[in-house]
Amino acid sequence: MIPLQLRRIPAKVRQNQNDRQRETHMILYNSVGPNPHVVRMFMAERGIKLPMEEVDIMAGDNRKPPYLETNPAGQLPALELDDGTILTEIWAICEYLDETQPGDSLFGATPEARAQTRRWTRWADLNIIEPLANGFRYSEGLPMFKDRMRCLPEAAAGLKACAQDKLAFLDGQLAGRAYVAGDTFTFADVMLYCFLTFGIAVGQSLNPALQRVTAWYEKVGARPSASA
Ligand SMILES: N[C@@H](CCC(=O)N[C@@H](CS)C(=O)NCC(=O)O)C(=O)O
Repeated sequence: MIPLQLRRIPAKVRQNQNDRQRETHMILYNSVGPNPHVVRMFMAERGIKLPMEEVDIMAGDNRKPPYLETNPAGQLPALELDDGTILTEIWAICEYLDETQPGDSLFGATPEARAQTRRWTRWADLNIIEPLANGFRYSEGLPMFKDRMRCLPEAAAGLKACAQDKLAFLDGQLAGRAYVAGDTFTFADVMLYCFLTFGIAVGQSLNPALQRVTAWYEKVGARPSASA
């Protein structure tokens, strides 16, 4: 079956694109956790398949050689390109794949659309994702993270509350629009969905009073890519 995003592309171009995709030797360094989940869900949406090398972050393998030679920041995921170049940071990895792999962009087809995707991705990252993740690292995650980074346990409750405040703001913004960045499903939805899923799993549940956010979360969760 031809993947959905290739159906409107002429057969000859499609063949060239398929050849290009087959030639790649990229490797995705993968682990448990919401950041790799973002890249896997994005790849599933875009029909991109890459070999993965698992790194055990629970055992701390990411914080010692040889992985530190791959990513000196000691975190997952990382993408190794054909020439050995390493890319890190989920947004950069996904945007690189979006630009280099065949198929419809999840960032947008026009400068305006891409700007809206980046606008709302940055907003969600700063206002919901980072507070949610640090709220976890500084409380339930403290045993794992206390020797890996500076942790501020006293900030945990406040950070979690900040994330909830901004989810309430997003609930208002979702009036009359289907997705985080507008009427189209974009990378902003992938990123926020994966982190809210992680938040729910570690005790930062979605407030059911936020009906639009809840409906959006269920709609995105019904996409096959969500379980990637
Ligand atoms: N800003 C990074 C965050 C990466 C990150 O925090 N990854 C987590 C997995 S979800 C990790 O490696 N945790 C283990 C650790 O920090 O030791 C990105 O965008 O990729």
